[in-house]
Amino acid sequence: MEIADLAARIVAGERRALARGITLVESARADHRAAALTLGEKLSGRGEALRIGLSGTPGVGKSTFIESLGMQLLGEGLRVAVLAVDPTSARSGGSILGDKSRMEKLSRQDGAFIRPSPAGRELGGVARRTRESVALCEAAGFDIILIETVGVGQSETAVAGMSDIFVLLLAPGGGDELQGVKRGIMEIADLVVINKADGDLAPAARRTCADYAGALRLLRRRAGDPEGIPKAMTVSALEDVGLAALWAEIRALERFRRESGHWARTRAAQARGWFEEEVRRGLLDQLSRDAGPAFEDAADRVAAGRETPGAAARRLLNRLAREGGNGA
Ligand SMILES: Nc1nc2c(ncn2[C@@H]2O[C@H](COP(=O)(O)OP(=O)(O)OP(=O)(O)O)[C@@H](O)[C@H]2O)c(=O)[nH]1
Ligand SMILES: [Mg+2]
Repeated sequence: MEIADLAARIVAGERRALARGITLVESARADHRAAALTLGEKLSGRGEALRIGLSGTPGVGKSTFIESLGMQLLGEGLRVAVLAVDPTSARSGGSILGDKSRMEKLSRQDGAFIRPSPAGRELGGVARRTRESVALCEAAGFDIILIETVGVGQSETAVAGMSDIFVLLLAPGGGDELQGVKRGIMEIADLVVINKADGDLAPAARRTCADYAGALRLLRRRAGDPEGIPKAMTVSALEDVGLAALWAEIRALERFRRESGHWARTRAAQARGWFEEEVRRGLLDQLSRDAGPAFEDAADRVAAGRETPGAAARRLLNRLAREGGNGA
């Protein structure tokens, strides 16, 4: 299919065209990569969604939460796309489609689009493809894009780096509630949401919420935050309690950030960061392509103590620059 045709169909809101476009974006084949870049250019600047990052450990209720919130948003006439960043490919589909039953209702709705995490063990590659998929979903006219990640390693940071608002989902704790949540993740969360605040778990959820509220107050105030953000809240995704209040918080924060200019600054910084990463990755690819053996030789010399790391790196880079200058 012609890329121009595919682009037109994506803009027209055809979900199958969107799925095809994302498949192109996720492909590692060089011709697909080139087509994906052309597609991205054709769709650039079309549509703008609210991008919400959502992170939480396995079993905390992400799928249930997305299903409940998603249905609520569809009820408001909004179109909702769900993407995932999960570099642990053994679990990838698992985080979204493996437990299909939990998002079964949402996945059947006309206004919803759900896409599992692209395969890949390397977070950088997965994150890059998800970012490009976000752009395609925006061009397809989605109003809300939920980007889910399992709370492992650096994936939260990657998701926060492509989101406007970041939500950390937690389960009610049983004592040392604050343990296990890395401080860095608290620092990037806009809303810390304790799920499962229902039945027997309700009191524990309220306690956990109070603990986090206390901990959040101790964090350094971030530029661009209104009073009271980051905020801790309780919800029950299963019983659909607290989601309307949470949504109101998200919208209020969106409004505040748009009006203060923080929104535009963040988007600009994210675009710049994405560009820089693309250049860096491109250079690294080029390095391993053009300087494979020389790179290994230099690394061996450094490891054997025959050359210092700094001098060896300088020599290799000079050589690459010379060869590049010779039209290599
Ligand atoms: N009581 C209660 N249980 C919930 C709630 N939300 C989710 N659960 C249950 O918690 C379990 C895990 O829910 P999921 O939505 O699959 O959790 P997840 O975070 O998507 O899990 P992974 O996909 O494995 O990372 C299921 O048995 C849900 O029914 C809630 O609000 N209250
Ligand atoms: Mg899930």
